[in-house]
Amino acid sequence: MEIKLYDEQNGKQEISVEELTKLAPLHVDLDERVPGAEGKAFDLKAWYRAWRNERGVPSAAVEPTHMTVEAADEFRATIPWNQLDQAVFLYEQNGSSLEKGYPIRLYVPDGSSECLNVKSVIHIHFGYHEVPEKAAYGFKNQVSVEELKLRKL
Ligand SMILES: Nc1nc2c(c(=O)[nH]1)N[C@H]1C(S)=C(S)[C@@H](COP(=O)(O)O)O[C@H]1N2
Ligand SMILES: [Mo]
Repeated sequence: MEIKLYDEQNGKQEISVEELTKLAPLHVDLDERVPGAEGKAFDLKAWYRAWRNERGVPSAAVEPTHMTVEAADEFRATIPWNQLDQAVFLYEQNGSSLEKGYPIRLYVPDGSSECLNVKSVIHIHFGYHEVPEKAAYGFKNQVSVEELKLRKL
């Protein structure tokens, strides 16, 4: 399963869950961030920093204002960077890939809502413009003609 990354400053990449997980420098038991929840997860911000470091980006470079993740069912969430300090991606439960939330599931312990714990994430987007004041989530809006053109569907 490939996950599409799009970073407005540092480019695009399609990456497998295995590669994504291997690159992540900080792995935790999900329970450490979300008491009572089970599985293996990796820290989002540590992973993001390792990912861009691998692409030659200096560590002092500006960080995103927000992250948007989108799921296989078109559910998505946009979360301000300052709510993501404890965020993790869950990738394994009981020694196997996820039965619920495959390929990876976001957890946002510092987030404004449990609704931000997006299952089955397949797109990860890092934005660097206006800081959204609040996190937002829900099913994607009807696709506009402009968006269809941009996506070359
Ligand atoms: N892909 C996807 N992720 C999702 C949702 C969804 O509809 N699709 N619902 C969200 C909402 S509104 C909540 S409250 C939680 C529910 O998590 P649970 O299924 O573990 O109870 O998942 C969130 N993640
Ligand atoms: Mo929810």
